[in-house]
Amino acid sequence: MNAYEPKVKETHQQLGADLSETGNPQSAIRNSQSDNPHSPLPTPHSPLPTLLIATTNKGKVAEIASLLEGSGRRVIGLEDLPQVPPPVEETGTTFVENALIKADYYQQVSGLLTLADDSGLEVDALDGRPGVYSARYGGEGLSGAQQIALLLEEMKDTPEEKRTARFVCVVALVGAAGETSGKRESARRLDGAVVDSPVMQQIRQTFEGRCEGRIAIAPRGASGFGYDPIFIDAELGRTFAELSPGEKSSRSHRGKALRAAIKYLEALLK
Ligand code: ITT
Repeated sequence: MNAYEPKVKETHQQLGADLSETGNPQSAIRNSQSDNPHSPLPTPHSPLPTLLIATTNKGKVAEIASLLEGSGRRVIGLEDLPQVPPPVEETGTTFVENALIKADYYQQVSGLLTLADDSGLEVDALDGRPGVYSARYGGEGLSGAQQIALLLEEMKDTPEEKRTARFVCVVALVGAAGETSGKRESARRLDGAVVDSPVMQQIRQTFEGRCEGRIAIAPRGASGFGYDPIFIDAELGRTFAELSPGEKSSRSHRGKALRAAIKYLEALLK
């Protein structure tokens, strides 16, 4: 096998354990390693390739960038791509399918190791809705406040004990994760020359995180985004919009999925 033939590892990890808490959510998305932070190109000799955060949701960008701070990777967002590609259509019926659709698409257009997230709110009294359709709940173009009002209206007759819900997040990582611990192999370059080259570990992997809670009677709090003002964390008794960014990351579906992804990458490249 040469370096141009991908060795793809493909699995889905459902996260049970919560890992560690990190960082400042308002940090810039580019965080390290490159002399030129505006170049989308991978750092030439780094064993850790540039990571593309492929989301159009600014709330997610802030949370993901904060969690990746200190990872040692150079992290860029869609706005850093020379020609920003159009958003991909999410045609899947599960979080895993949609996360992979986004990660595969942006990995192909960028050539970079790509991280995408598909997430949503599952409400038991609504048979799991809005679920994978959380971003489009009520139809395209509704604001977060309008979606919250619609959800509360649908649940106006639902008693306290039946207002259980959960946030779910699946993070997909697709691409060349990094050099595998000093291993080298022969690879044929485009000009035909055979060169000694580091083995790149190709991955296509998903990680799931969940957070249990219940739907509030009315919105509370001003932080976060989306459905945060009506999602009461089961253990803390406060809505996600009443938590600091660090508290939310330590509890949230996205924090759990991302910490599992980071742990996986670190273990892979040991
Ligand atoms: P991308 O596809 O570009 O990442 P998106 O917002 O369309 O952006 P999703 O398809 O994954 O992302 O939809 C997720 C929706 O679920 C999001 O728009 C919110 O309405 C909701 N959601 C997910 N995580 C949330 C969180 O942490 N807090 C509040 N709402 C959240």
